[in-house]
Amino acid sequence: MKTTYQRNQFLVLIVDNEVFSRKELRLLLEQEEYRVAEAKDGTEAINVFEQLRPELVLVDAILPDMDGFECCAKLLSVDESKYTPVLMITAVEDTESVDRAIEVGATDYVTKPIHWPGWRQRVRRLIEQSQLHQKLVAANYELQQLVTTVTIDFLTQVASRRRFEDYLSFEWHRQACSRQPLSLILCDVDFFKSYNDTYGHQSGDRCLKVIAKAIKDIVQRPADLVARYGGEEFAVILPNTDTTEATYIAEKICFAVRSLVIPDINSQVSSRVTLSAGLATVIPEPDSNFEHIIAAADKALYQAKAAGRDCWKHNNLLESRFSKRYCQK
Ligand code: GH3
Ligand code: MG
Ligand code: MG
Repeated sequence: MKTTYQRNQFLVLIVDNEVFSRKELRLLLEQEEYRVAEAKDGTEAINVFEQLRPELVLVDAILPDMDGFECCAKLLSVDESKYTPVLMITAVEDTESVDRAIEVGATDYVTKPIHWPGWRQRVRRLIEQSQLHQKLVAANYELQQLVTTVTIDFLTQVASRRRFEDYLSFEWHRQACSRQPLSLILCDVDFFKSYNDTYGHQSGDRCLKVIAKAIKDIVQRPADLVARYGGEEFAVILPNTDTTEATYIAEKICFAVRSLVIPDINSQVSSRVTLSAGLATVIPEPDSNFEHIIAAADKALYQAKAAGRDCWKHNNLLESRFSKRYCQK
């Protein structure tokens, strides 16, 4: 392996067993201020590639230990970014080699003898494309991170309030068009202020994480969404779900939280952490607002709290208003 370094420049790996060819190419590339590394066969090429991660690899089709095509395939298989361009060097008019180069995944090919003006353009273009691709991958990753930050609640890893509102709005309009019922359950951990006061905020955080997971384990249909609605409040959106199904889910959630058996010596209703739930089911009216179902579920939650907590209530007012239409269908 032979390597030269120049300022702030891209590294090109030349893989060729002919010393003269390597030397000639090195000179031409260095004139363009590329850094250059050399490998005399396929095995060395893979080692150098793994160590130095060049921006471009030039591989001669004829190598002593493996042919250039096999070398190219192996280089691409160890390339984690999957976007280091490989330029195959083939003999002139050798269409079979050109076809093989493309088959094994080479980005492009050049033909010997070296015609530098043409090679120069390809080297530059491939490096530019590769850089652009890497920038796009990095930007896309950052965007994904940002989307995750906005849509996932950091503490509990369920959907965020923002995602909840977007999704409820979407499902509200969808169910209005299809005339199908939409259910919403609002859950609120009982006496959670007192829990924090008794066990500390950190324990409170751990408790919220465990409760979020328990709710998520119950709500499993792909279209359902569990979100953190507020501090110790969770919301469950259940599209295409009627009252009977939604009450069954609400009952299961209350039971699951009780079954976690998280001790709470200062709770006024139990020796363990409990939650109350309010649910509402509705067939949305076209041109109406999803705030209706939130207000209805909130009212039911208030009733569950007033009824002694550790239970669920359904907002019957809303149900009778909307379910008449549903039943007539
Ligand atoms: P209720 O049974 O009426 O719901 O009583 P409560 O004490 O649960 O209700 P309240 O609204 O008085 O208190 C909610 C508590 O939830 C207060 C707040 O410190 C706690 N809380 C909210 N968000 C978090 C959080 O992210 N972590 C922890 N540990 N506590 C939180
Ligand atoms: Mg609350
Ligand atoms: Mg509470």
